[in-house]
Amino acid sequence: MRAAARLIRLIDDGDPSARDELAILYRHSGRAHIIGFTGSPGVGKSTLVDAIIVRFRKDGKSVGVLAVDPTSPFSGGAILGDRVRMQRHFLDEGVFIRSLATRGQFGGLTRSTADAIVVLDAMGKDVIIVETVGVGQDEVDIAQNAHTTVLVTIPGMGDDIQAIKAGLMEIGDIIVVNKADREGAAKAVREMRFMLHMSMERHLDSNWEQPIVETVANADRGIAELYEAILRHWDHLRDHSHQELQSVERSRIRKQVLDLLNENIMQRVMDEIDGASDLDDLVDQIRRRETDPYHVSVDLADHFLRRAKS
Ligand SMILES: Nc1nc2c(ncn2[C@@H]2O[C@H](COP(=O)(O)OP(=O)(O)OP(=O)(O)O)[C@@H](O)[C@H]2O)c(=O)[nH]1
Ligand SMILES: [Mg+2]
Repeated sequence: MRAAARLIRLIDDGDPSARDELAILYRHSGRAHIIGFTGSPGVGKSTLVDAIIVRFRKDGKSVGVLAVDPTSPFSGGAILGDRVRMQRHFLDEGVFIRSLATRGQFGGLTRSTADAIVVLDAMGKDVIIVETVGVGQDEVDIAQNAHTTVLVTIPGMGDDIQAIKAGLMEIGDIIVVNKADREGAAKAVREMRFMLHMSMERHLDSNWEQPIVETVANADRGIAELYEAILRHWDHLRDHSHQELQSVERSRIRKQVLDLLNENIMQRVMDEIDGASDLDDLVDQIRRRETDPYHVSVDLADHFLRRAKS
């Protein structure tokens, strides 16, 4: 437990020394059900996660929670809120809650989230819940770490409807309309259902129909339905007749390898470039418009790849 906490701290700091331990732990991972909760700030993700933790605990499952915040470089606020929201679980040995806010390194938050998932998985957590704030590309990337993604919305989200129209709705295996105690919940559900019909392509090759669940997270309304939908989706993935778990796992692993490859290559290149004044010369040449960043980057890539071959 303490070792896991230390390792996650190293991961969050972007410390490369976590790598060796992760490599060992990885072989012991692969059992957990990874569930992502994503949605705009304040829609009630943490409150929902808190309520879902209760259900899993009642069923005797151990739970790991990662609260990931890509929206703010000074992420104290949201994460503090998450901790307050879930604090009733802090004394429960079966629940392990950590926050991640890494930024700046190659791969950034997506990579450190994937790494922290490995740690919790190898720890033997039955369920790993990843809460991510927002509905941008970062969140889509982070959602790709999950087996089951719960997209949380609330009634009357004009802007978000726009964002969702852009295709983000498709990341949700389960759509939640939380704060259904507010006006417009039924209308929001109708809109969601309509948009799901408009963007059917995602599930053409799957027989999973994305359920829309109305909840009032802070009053425990709809939580049983949401819990049931989460379990049903996990059963669906594991159902051997359509092999979806294998395909989800394949794309997760593929992404992880490519992200790591990207990080490794960039790290090595940067190590060399840092030591050379060549880059400064090139930058100056670009600045004087004697060349351009497009050619320079291609030439640099050629240079490093040729070097690596010989
Ligand atoms: N009326 C109403 N309030 C809710 C509901 N669910 C959550 N809230 C409240 O909404 C506020 C935000 O809830 P959070 O669970 O922190 O939301 P979040 O999405 O985790 O927020 P961030 O992590 O900051 O993005 C809190 O004050 C909750 O008590 C609901 O169903 N109805
Ligand atoms: Mg939260």
